[in-house]
Amino acid sequence: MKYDDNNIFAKILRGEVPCDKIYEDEYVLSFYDVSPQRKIHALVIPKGQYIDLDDFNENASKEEIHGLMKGISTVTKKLNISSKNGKGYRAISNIGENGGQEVPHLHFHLIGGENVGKMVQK
Ligand code: DGP
Repeated sequence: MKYDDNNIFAKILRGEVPCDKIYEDEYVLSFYDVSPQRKIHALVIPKGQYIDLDDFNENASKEEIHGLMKGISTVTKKLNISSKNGKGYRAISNIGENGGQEVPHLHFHLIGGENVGKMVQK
């Protein structure tokens, strides 16, 4: 599958669609999810054009992979939900049809600020 340059996160990265930004650096952009599932619901996306985690792990550079992982930790510390300065959170990346992925640009959901409950609902 080819990366769709018109997906909503590509538009956010290009500044064509606004977002409520939390953090940005060379490798990642983080912003609040438009329909939060818990008190805190942030998204972290790589700046490169990757459809999902499998695409990223196959094609991203070491620097991009490191940048995304570091970016996630930076954001969770900034939001005071990390295991270092808060009570924890759940990181989720939905992949493909069975994973329920809606936006075809790799993203991690960081959900916390309260107990997020069971990992998977029936
Ligand atoms: P997923 O199902 O994993 O692909 O999650 C996509 C998420 O993206 C979903 O929780 C809602 C969020 N989302 C969709 N469109 C927008 C948008 O325009 N702005 C923001 N901030 N979030 C969006």
